[in-house]
Amino acid sequence: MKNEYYLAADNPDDYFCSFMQGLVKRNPGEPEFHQAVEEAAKSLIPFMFDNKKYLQGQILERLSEPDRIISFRVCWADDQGSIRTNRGFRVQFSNAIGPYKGGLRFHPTVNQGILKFLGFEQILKNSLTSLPIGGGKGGSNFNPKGKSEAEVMRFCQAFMMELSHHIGENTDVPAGDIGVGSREISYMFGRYKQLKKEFTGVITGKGLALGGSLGRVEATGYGVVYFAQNVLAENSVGLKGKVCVVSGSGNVAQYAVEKLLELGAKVTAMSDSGGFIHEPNGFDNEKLEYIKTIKNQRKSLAGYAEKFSTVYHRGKKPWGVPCEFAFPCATQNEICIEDAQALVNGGCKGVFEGANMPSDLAAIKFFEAKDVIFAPAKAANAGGVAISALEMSQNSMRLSWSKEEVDQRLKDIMASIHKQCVEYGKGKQGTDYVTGANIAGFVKVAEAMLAYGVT
Ligand code: NDP
Ligand code: 2IT
Repeated sequence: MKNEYYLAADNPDDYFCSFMQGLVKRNPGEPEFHQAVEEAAKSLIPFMFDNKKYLQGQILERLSEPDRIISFRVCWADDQGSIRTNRGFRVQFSNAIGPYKGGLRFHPTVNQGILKFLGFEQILKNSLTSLPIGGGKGGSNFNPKGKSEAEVMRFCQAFMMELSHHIGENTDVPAGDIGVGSREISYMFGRYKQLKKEFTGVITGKGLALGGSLGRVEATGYGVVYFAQNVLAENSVGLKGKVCVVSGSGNVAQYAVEKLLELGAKVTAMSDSGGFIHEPNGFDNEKLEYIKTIKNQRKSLAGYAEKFSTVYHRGKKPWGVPCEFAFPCATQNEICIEDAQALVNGGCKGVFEGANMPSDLAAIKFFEAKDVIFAPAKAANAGGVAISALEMSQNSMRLSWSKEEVDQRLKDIMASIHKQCVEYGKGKQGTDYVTGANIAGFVKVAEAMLAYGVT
């Protein structure tokens, strides 16, 4: 079997250039997708030159082309009786090692390119968990903010009317992401159950009464902190007393902060899409509970600032607040080069990504140049999808595990991901977690693809 890039380019740099040129040409107007693939290709192409079977098998070309993308109209009626139309998507990227698995995002910025970046990252992330799950992502440009409960319900039901044709417990198992929490999952699962007359683990992140797993709500946030503990243990450092800045105040941020507080760290800033709040003496559990309450009602952090007599820094990101460790847990590209510089100037020694692709390529390069420990999303935030996969297992067995059991499994999975990153990313200067995560995630998927032959 021939690989035209491989034949045309006899070194990794030329191959990388031809590959990226082709990818950009084939996927116009999708900068986030280009960025996610570029970050992975930088690590994977040199590795593929050392392991030519992957080059000959055109694994990267095949892996960067989704199996299929489903795009559909979602019509619903608002409370005034007006008809509203949104666009829904499901990107089924790769089922090489298990059913498509990945969240649904409801946010006005959602488009095909963003879901392709998320779906691509999900393939390697899911492989790192060592559980049998492929990669997918979906969502809609629907904005849940400012919508009534009844409107959110009608939208979720309309969305599932179409999505139900394309998913199944052994085919594709969605979950939550930005704008999709247990409320939306319940509405969607309810409609699926009604349409199909079956109660199966077709979606994860369900409430406990609906067959959800204990510990799933906390899993991504706790997981990123467990991952940080593993990384820092390499240098015999703990989190106790460390000053941390966390961006976002949604699901991932809330539980990252909860775990950081439990471990004795001092969290001095959190944010939302409108600005950030700074607590020089650190948040405590009471303040965190208040943040959970208002953010779970989709309100602004401005209300927190009012209640606790502090300032809401409108329109600003939290990266100028001095810290030792940063946990970006809001959204993609929230750390660009100026933010990275601000973090380093403020004493930041480590960045642990809870969100997907929160640091852009220039920021990552800068962190590397400044010897800042950098734990990329696909490794650091894999705890959420890992516990989703355990929810699938529990649903199949029709059993449920205790919170302690799930938490212990989460700890073990994060430790195993860390070990894999070290195995593939160890260099003279210590572990390169970007390279380690990309290669470790890639190998299992690539081996499966080679075994299938030409598919
Ligand atoms: P939520 O919807 O619960 O919270 C999102 C948070 O990010 C909110 O504080 C929101 O602010 C803020 N935010 C959203 N968009 C922007 C933006 N454009 N600029 C600044 N802030 C923004 O989502 P999650 O916590 O679930 O997800 C956060 C990140 O973690 C995402 O990148 C997601 O892909 C990733 N992730 C989530 C997992 C999960 O299990 N939920 C698993 C792995 C990764 P506001 O309230 O003002 O909108
Ligand atoms: O980005 C992610 O890993 C998620 N949003 C969670 C996906 C899942 O299937 O639990």
